[in-house]
Amino acid sequence: MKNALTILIIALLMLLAASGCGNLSMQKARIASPADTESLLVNQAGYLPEAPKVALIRDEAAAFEIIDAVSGRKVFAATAGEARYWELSGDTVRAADFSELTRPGTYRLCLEGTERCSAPFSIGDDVYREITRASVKSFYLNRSGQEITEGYGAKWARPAGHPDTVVIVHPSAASAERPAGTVISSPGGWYDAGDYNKYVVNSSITNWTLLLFYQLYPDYCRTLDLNIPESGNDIADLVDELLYNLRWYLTMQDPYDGGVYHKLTTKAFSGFVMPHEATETRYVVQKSTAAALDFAAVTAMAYRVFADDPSEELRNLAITCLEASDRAMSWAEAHPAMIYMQPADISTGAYGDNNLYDELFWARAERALAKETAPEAGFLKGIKAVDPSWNQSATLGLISLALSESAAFTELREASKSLIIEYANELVEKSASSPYHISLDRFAWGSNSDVANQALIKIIAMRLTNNTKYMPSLQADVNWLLGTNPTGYCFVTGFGTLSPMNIHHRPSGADGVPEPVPGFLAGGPNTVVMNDCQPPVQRSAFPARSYTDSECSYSTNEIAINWNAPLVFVLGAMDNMLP
Ligand code: 9MR
Repeated sequence: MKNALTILIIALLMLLAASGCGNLSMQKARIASPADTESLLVNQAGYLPEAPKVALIRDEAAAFEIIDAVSGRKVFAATAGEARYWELSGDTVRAADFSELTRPGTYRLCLEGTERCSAPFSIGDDVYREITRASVKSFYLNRSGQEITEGYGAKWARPAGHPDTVVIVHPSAASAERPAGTVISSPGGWYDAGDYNKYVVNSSITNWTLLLFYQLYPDYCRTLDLNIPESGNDIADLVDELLYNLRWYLTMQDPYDGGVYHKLTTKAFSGFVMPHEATETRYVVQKSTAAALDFAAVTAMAYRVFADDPSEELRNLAITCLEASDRAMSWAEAHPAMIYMQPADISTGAYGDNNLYDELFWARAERALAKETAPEAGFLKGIKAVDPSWNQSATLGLISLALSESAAFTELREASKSLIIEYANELVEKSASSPYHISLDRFAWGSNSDVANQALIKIIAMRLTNNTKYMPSLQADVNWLLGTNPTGYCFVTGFGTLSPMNIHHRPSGADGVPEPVPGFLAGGPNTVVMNDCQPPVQRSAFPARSYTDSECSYSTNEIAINWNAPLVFVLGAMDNMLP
């Protein structure tokens, strides 16, 4: 009996020692220690239980432990990988892989035997749910022409601004039926970014990305309750939100000739005032071939996605969209080279593009899919997959073709699939050789959206091949956006331990609320413009680190609808990955 007791006590002591319980004061200190966001980089939103889990250690030390953030108990220990230097960030990191830890909970990563611990992070089935919801809801909070009530907007409630029921036709946009000075109405839609203007080209890729999301994940979309005014109708909230923009978008087409205005804008950017205080006259400016082609592509896709929807409203809208697409395409064919030229009296975003080869391909691809008539062989000549962006739209057409289930498109589908898979494989190779495990190696405007768009391509490739080899690379992109990057920021406003507080976003700057409007993806590191702040704000010369959480930094800390759309896509796809 006495022996049995001794054995039991020894066993208990061993168990306590093994679980780290032997040192209670150390446990407490670790629970309470400030987050070392400078050297311990984790995904601050968290990890799905079965997903790969890699954090980065920016330190000499390699031995790390994962502790339970509540009890302080050690639950996992390992040695991080070799130290790898990255010339784009100017620092050296080691990969701390704790994929084996699958039990849901809140944890911290600590350097072995020290009180230096990361910010708490979660492992759980629902880690991406709230952040996905917020990233969609941010579109609602950026609605033009509508009051954001407290019931829907909480502390970000604000009066309506920019009704856009009195918009002037700028001389650059004049036509016989609508001479300069004509008043038109073009209400609704989202503000493009941190400014209050509405640009067709940039709205196009945004609409397309959200349409694709609904096409691929309709059931998931129906589970996302956004608490917006349309919630409760028979349409998924995400689609309701998209319709707010799509209906505005349709008004940008001249009903007389089918041409599409490039943008709806004030002459100059307004100051940092609330929407209802920014009352300068608004104009529609120049019809452009880029706007018409993009518009023809998006409306054709909207037709395809909504044509058989359970909602009658969407089925009717589908028909309107296809007609609009036909008219825009006829206009573009008659005006193949109307490059947008910024008029002398207009200084807002140009979204100018001299090369319309990709836009033409995209429009033709979407229209062919909508009409179920496969183009001739040779259609893909000269087309390759690249990172999608507002001025690179070929990949959008390729993705639509690759996902087509129509028998008429078999050949084109297979060829498009190969191009996308080839590109996704290239991206995976790049991430394998990157110390931060991402594929991006150039840091320009909205670099975070490039990371998100590369993640989107990996998701599509995973879907096309049923191969999970894309997962670690995809996860690294998501980790990058949510904290595992050289700045230590979780780049989505309102989420994470270290999150942008001073985005270049007029309502966030002017509303008197300390917290920025939530759910927005900040642009991220960018070295294209280094002198956006006056007086200057110190910024790293290393491209992947050149970010500042300053309101003046429009080059690194603005938000934009075309950046949030791939964020929604990627976070939503991750959230939907569970059975
Ligand atoms: O995202 C755009 C980027 O690719 C351009 O290089 C940059 C400069 O022209 O403009 C960016 O778009 C801005 C737009 O022109 C106006 N609204 C804010 C957009 C995000 O900064």
